[in-house]
Amino acid sequence: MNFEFPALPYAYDALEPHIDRMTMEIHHTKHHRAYFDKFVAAIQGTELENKSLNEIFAQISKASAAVRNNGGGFFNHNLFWEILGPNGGGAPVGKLAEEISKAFGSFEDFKTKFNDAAANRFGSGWAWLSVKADNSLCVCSSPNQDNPLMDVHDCQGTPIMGLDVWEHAYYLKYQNRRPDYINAFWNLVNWEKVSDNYEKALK
Ligand code: MN3
Repeated sequence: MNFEFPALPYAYDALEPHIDRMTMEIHHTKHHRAYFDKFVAAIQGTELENKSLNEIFAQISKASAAVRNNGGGFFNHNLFWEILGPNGGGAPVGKLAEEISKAFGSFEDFKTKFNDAAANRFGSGWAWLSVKADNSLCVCSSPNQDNPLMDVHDCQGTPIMGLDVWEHAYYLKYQNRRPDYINAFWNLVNWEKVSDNYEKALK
C-alpha cells in the first residue's frame, strides 16, 4: 500500500482566528481520516492498490462510488492543508502572479472569480485553481469530493489550490455564513506552496 495519512503540517490552532482549533481538529482527525480509511478499504486487494492517485482519478468514471468519494476526499484535503498556513495571505509573486494577471485580468479579478466559484457551489464541494493541459490557469468548482484530476470533471487539469466549502469546514465558527469563511481563507493562503504546485504542474 503506497498511501499514508499525513500529519497536519502545523498545529490545530495555528490558523486561528480565521479557522478555529476545534474545526481543524475534527476536520483532520475525523473527516479526512475517515476518507483515507475508507479509500484504503475500497482499493485493498483490487487492481487499484498499486496505482497512483493521478492514475486512479484519470479513470475514476470506471471506479466505484467509494473510491471516487473517499479517494477524492483523501487527496483534496492533503492539498488543502498544504496550501494553508499560519503565515499565509498576501498575494503571489513571480511567474504565478504574472499568469494570474494574464488569465483573469488582475489578482483582484482572480479572487472575485474564485470567490464566486466557492460561494455558488450548491451544497458540498470545492473551489479550485488548476493548470490545464495547455498550461493555462482555470478557476472552477466541483461537487462532493470530485476534483479536476478526475475524468468526470468538466474543467480538467492539475489543481494547485483548493478551498473546501463543505459545511464541516466552517460551520462551527461561521454557521451559514460561507462568504465570511471564504473571505477569511485569503488570510491563510500559502502562496509559496501554490507557486511550487504551479511550477510542478507545468508541462
Ligand atoms: Mn472537508
